[in-house]
Amino acid sequence: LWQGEGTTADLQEVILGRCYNYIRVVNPSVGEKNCTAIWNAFRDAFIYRDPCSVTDRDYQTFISLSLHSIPPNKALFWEKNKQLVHSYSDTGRRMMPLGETLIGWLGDDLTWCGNSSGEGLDSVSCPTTAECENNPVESFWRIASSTYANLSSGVIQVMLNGSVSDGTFPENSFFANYELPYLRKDKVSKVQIWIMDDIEGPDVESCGTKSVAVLQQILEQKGFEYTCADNYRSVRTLQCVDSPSHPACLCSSSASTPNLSPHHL
Ligand code: ENP
Repeated sequence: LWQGEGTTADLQEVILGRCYNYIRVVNPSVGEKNCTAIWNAFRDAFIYRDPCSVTDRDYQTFISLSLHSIPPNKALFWEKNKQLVHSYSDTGRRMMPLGETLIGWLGDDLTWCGNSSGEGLDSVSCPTTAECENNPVESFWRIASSTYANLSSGVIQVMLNGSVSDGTFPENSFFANYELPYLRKDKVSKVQIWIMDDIEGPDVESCGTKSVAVLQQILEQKGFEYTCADNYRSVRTLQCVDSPSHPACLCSSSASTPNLSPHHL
């Protein structure tokens, strides 16, 4: 028995449904894709197999079948703020983080792994990263991440969480290990870092301090042009949708503007 959750129920139907939804409704601009072949290649990476010996390479066919380009200036990397990222990116309309490309879309929030009996899928439990790194989910996100970083171009965004206590730029993260090393100097013109604190705080890390300074130093060493902004206004405005009267959400001009009430209309 593994420590992680078992394979998501109806995995085949979920993946096939997501695939058709993505190519026909969400983002038809990726062009024709063979969703059946994509499912078969995905399944063949782990079905009936030892869930601790699935590597990035086992997903190669799956990746090449589902690959598409990422619009320039739309790549968005992130750590520890998934919800904020996705409300900002708006299903690829504003930005296209990995989870809004076809590959990431297919795997998002699912669990899957194989075993040697029955249908070849373990519906009871799957290994966690602590149990083994070469598990089907971890290997999937590793190759998805490095492929995505390799395809990113133009101005790219990195949205990090300035309120966490275990590192705004964690050393042991997909971003640090499988994305940053794969960014291409010949394709990426600039890296824009946004350090977003939770509205309620705390303000643990900022541009130029602690782990963010480490990231800035790495980018400098690699020769990438970059900027860093604390609580970037556009994204802060989105956070304020849920906390409109928090002091951090009141800007000086609107403080003196009376709220429109029926009386004024
Ligand atoms: P978390 O821990 O906040 O969120 C992980 C959740 O988001 C999981 O439900 C996972 O699906 C899904 N997810 C979407 N994209 C990724 C991903 N890309 N990834 C791992 N999980 C992903 O996120 P992390 O672990 O900090 O990962 C953020 C990374 O995603 C950053 O590198 C960012 O740039 C990248 P599931 O199937 O695991 O349940 C790479 C690794 O896009």
